[in-house]
Amino acid sequence: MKKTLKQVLSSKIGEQRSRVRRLLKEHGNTVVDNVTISQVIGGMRGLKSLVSDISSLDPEEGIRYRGYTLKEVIEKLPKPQDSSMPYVEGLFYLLITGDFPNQEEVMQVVDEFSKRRIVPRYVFEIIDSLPASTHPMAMFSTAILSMNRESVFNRHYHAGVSKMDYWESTFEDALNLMAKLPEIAAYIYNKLYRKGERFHSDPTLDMGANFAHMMGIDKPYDDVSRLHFIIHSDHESGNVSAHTAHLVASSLSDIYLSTSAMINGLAGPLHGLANQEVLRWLQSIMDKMDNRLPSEEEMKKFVWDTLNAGQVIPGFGHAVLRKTDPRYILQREFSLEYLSEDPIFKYADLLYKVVPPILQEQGKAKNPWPNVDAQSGVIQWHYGVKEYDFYTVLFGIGRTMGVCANIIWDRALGYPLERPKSVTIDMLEEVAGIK
Ligand code: NMX
Ligand code: MLT
Repeated sequence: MKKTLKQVLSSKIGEQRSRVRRLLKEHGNTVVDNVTISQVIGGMRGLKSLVSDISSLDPEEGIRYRGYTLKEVIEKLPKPQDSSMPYVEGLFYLLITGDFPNQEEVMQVVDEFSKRRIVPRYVFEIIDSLPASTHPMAMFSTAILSMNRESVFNRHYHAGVSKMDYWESTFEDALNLMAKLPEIAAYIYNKLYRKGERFHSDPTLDMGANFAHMMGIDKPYDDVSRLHFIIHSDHESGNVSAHTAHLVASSLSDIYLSTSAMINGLAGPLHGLANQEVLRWLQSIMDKMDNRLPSEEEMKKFVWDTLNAGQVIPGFGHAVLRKTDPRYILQREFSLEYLSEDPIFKYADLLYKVVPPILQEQGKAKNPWPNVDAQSGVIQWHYGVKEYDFYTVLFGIGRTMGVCANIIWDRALGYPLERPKSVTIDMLEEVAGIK
């Protein structure tokens, strides 16, 4: 009998605990980084002060999950029959163990998710009680928060379980939560935009196919969903959503509280909400153009008008990346194959051509290239999901995989409460020698 995911994980925790213990004991005082005043005032850019083995981001190359590029991840993970994209459940296996699962191992996780997929009725009632004008991200966050009463971790904690075992109940919470998110998201979508028409989840389907089924959208939307959830799952630990989840979980708040907080950070326009903003901005241009594709010169003018109005161009720039985001490239390749004639894709592709040179000419943005959000909504739009307010919920489903993997490992390795030191401007002036 093959080991379960939890057994595989358990066998890896001991070795990693020894590595961390050794680093702390023998090299705890080794300097990792220096901190400048610009970093302290400027949002800690580039400051090496977090640890995560789940993924790592190189400014030039982009993200690697467990050491593998996204192309490798997509190539090596097992895929459902007749699909070009892998099982999302397999991605979770990779994130949490560092190993690629084989077909049998991935099917075990598919089965685990399926068994845990039923959403408590009160969650739907809570969503229904919110005004229809509530943003889908606020609904999503509220739904997740409301399930805090389900937490196995909380029950075990209050029963006095040992610190060494915190990760086990956190693992249970994580699987229970991830398995339910696609149905909660589809429920929000159908309630807000389809007059409550509902497609119940199908226990025979994997996560991507089940989501497509509950959204009522035919193939290849199952592959679109798999691709979307996989590429959004993690982006090392310093981004607002992942960092928020880690911070909240560091006080031993459970997965539901931590993920709800993560969703709230993701809902900001400089972070995940940028995928909605891209489509909102594009649509305003389409309206002005009467749906005609602008010429290059016309598009340049729209970009400059936005910049001159003191706004950012959504979907461009990045706090770490200094090249085109590989997640953008993957989605562009998918779009070229499946939707190259869609006018919305042509708009987005024209932006790819005109925005970077303009941002370079303006000389403010450190990275003029497109990020993941410049392309994801274009694909959703093509498959009929045109209600762009919903796009960040999709990002949130993916990101939950990464933050859950991180929180489980945080607990396994006993990482402490996060509590950096803050300083006053007076203190910084003293450090600078100008006081
Ligand atoms: N359009 C216009 N100005 C920009 C852009 C952009 N796309 N990107 C950066 N800048 C400006 C930025 O506002 C700042 O201006 P100021 O000095 O007046 O404050 C200046 O360039 C320097 O910013 P950077 O150091 O390059 O970027 P930072 O690390 O502070 O922020 C982002 C990174 C991603 C917040 C920023 O590039 C941005 O606002 N992009 C547009 C929103 C977006 O696409 N966000 C999604 C990021 C990916 N995600 O999913 O989270
Ligand atoms: C992300 O995926 O979290 C974004 O690209 C933002 C980031 O990495 O800072």
